[in-house]
Amino acid sequence: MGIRLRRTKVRILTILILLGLVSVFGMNFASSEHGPHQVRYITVQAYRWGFSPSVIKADRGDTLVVKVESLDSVHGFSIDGYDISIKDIIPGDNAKTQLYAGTPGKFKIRCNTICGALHPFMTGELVVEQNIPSTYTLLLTVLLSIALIAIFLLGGRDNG
Ligand SMILES: [Cu+2]
Repeated sequence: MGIRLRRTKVRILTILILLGLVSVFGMNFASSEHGPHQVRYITVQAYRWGFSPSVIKADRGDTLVVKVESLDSVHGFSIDGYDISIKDIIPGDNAKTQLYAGTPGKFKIRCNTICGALHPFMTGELVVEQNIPSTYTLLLTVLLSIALIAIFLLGGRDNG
């Protein structure tokens, strides 16, 4: 009787510890790649006539710290839909800006300092994703927890 009660206690304690581990692991995983409030540091090189990288990817909720360098002539940096406008970045120099990617979608990046014949075509793109993977991770964590409980309850019936 006493031993059985102790076994039950140990079993419950084990379940709680495992649940704790699973949720901590799940949260860490979620925040490592796709979680909210991630700060991403990106260096963008502006040249005649483009940006490198030409596409900046972010997850919704990310804060982007963007450093823009100019490689050849005077360039600028702005993003449609954002209140960002860096002008007259001289070659070899750089300028920093910061933005909060709050809205999913594609936003055109432009050079806003006239820099030559193909200046109007000097564009890039900011792609803000929905940030769905963290939802999947959360779901996976919940399912794994349920599975653990089921395993322990069934195991208990066999041994007890
Ligand atoms: Cu330019």
